[in-house]
Amino acid sequence: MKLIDLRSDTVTKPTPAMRRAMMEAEVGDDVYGEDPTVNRLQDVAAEIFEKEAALFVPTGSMGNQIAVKLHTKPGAEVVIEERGHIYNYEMAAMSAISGALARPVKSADGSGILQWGDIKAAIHANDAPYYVAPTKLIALENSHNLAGGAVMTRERTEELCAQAHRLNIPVHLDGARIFNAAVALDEPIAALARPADSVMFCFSKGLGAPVGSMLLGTKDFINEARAWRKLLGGGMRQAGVLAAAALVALEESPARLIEDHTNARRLAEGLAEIQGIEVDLERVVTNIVIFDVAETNLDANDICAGLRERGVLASAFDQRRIRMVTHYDVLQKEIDDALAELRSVLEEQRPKTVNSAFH
Ligand code: TLP
Repeated sequence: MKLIDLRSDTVTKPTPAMRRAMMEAEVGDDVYGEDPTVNRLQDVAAEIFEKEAALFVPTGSMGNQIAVKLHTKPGAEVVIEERGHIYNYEMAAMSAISGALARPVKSADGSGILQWGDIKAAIHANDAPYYVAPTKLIALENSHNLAGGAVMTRERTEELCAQAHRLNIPVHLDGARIFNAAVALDEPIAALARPADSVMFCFSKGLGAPVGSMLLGTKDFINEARAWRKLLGGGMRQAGVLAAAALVALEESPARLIEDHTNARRLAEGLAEIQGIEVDLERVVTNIVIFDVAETNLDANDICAGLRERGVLASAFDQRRIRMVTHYDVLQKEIDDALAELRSVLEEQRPKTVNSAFH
């Protein structure tokens, strides 16, 4: 039985075209800067993002944490939305590697997409008293994973970055799924990336490549980032085999992300019809669907365990929230199948109400 794996878009297997490209990749030692395929990938990415330079890194987490390291110093604060990946899912790397402290902030409208007002109140700029930690970085995320794949418009990105720059505070953009955001907003990638000082994006998420992410910024920033990548153990040798798959992903995948978004929409609409499930349909604009099962009186972990027995994989974030992510290994029919299996699981697990009149 083929599993319907909706845990993440990281689970995709390389396409036949990626496998071919990996097999035929021209390679060299990338620690010496001599891997032609890695170099080409970095050049192509820098061009798409309209940044001076790019660095291929093994993971999105490493890309984000190198950026935090370069923008901050020990004792500094990083302002980030409270559900941001850098803060929630990268262990305490910000403090372990950079000695920095996260200053999580809420988005006033609950969307996860920050407004300047949300950020401003949390900033310690130059005029702050000497005994508070200075804000050295603002970290944004587009699309915003834990906020259900919500997207930040070009206008909002430009505004937040302009305001931050007025205070001499740099902005790092965690764009793990920026291609999904660009498709949802119908904007060029560069328009969403341009205002930020540094950007990280992943080949191994919606784009479907097996491994790899990219960190982008100025030439000086990337030169320093290369040293930090090595220090963190991320100097890869014949990494061209990975870069070759990433190049195919860049060429082939953006055009088909819209299918994943349509499937996520179909999934969310199906979920909204199930009694006890709450999903904010307005927020489902990319490939992520987060829904609340509290009203079913069941535990999200038990629901996921039930789904697993029926061949559907989903992630429980806590006792009430489940995440499902669409990607190219999930067909529209499988979305319908997953919904049917979920209905069965709920039916099976729902506490049977006992009518005392019969006792
Ligand atoms: N996200 C993973 C999990 O860690 C939750 C996923 O399945 O979605 N930024 C964002 C916005 C991400 O969603 C992720 C991965 C990363 C960074 C880190 O990328 P990797 O896993 O390559 O270190």
